[in-house]
Amino acid sequence: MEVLVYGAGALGSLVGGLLAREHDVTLVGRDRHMRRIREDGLRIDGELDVRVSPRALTDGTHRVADLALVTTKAYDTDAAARALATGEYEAVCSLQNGLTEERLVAALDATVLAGTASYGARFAEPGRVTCTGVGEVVVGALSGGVGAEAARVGAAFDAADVETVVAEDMPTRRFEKLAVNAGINGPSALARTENGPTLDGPAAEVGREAAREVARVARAAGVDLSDDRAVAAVERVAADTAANRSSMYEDVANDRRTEVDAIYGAVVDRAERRDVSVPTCRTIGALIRGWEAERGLR
Ligand code: KPL
Repeated sequence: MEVLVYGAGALGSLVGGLLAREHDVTLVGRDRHMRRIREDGLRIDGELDVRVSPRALTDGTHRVADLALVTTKAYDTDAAARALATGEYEAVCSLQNGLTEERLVAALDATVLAGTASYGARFAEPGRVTCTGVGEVVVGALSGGVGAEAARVGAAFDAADVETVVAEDMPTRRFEKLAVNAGINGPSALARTENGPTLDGPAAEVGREAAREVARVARAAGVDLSDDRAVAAVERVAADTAANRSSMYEDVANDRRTEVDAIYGAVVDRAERRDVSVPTCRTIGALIRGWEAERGLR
């Protein structure tokens, strides 16, 4: 299968590198990382040890492939969609944080699939990413049910030895992932704690309450996600990734813009449309935005 990975950050490079063991992969990313991959190949270390030589480009326009994986930061989704709209793909699948798929659907003719990836990845240096946790990829039709495209993508991932689940309940899983991000990312960034202590320490109830609010918003949108399932998902991911920093903590620690709009903004917007009260997500979002504004990042 020909796969274009749009967004060769840590996760995109890791998933793209794993797929390159079996498939014809093109990574689209930033200059120094792409140049290094062209010169010396891509190295994955940490919990996996892989060396591959995918194609590495800085311009992702006018490409043709069976599948485009979108792995950019959520705030770059519109730019990714504009670039992908100049090419041709059988399917486009987002592995991003936030509910970005609707933006891709609005911009593209291709079938848009929903996906999540629970691999831990850290950018080590140009040409090298570290796998900090072997997880799985979940892929499925955006509105749920069985889809031929999702099955095809799942089979291709499996063929490359990437543990993959083809799920029929993607609407629930998307909100469950949003609950995990809402429960861990903001609290860990504000408290400057790794994922494990975020759900153990004094801020523990903040993360659990944020997850319950996401579940409430999901149910108001007709998606079946119970409070207990949302909280259990946050607890499971915090335990599985206990020693890792969330992406939002990394962003804050490195003075970078965060995915606050794609996570807390998405929850608050949907809550307002359906008259649901989400004070915890609203407060976390405001605090992170305040930090960004003070740093001139928004
Ligand atoms: O997706 C994540 C992130 O950091 O953005 C979690 C699941 C919280 C893992 O750290």
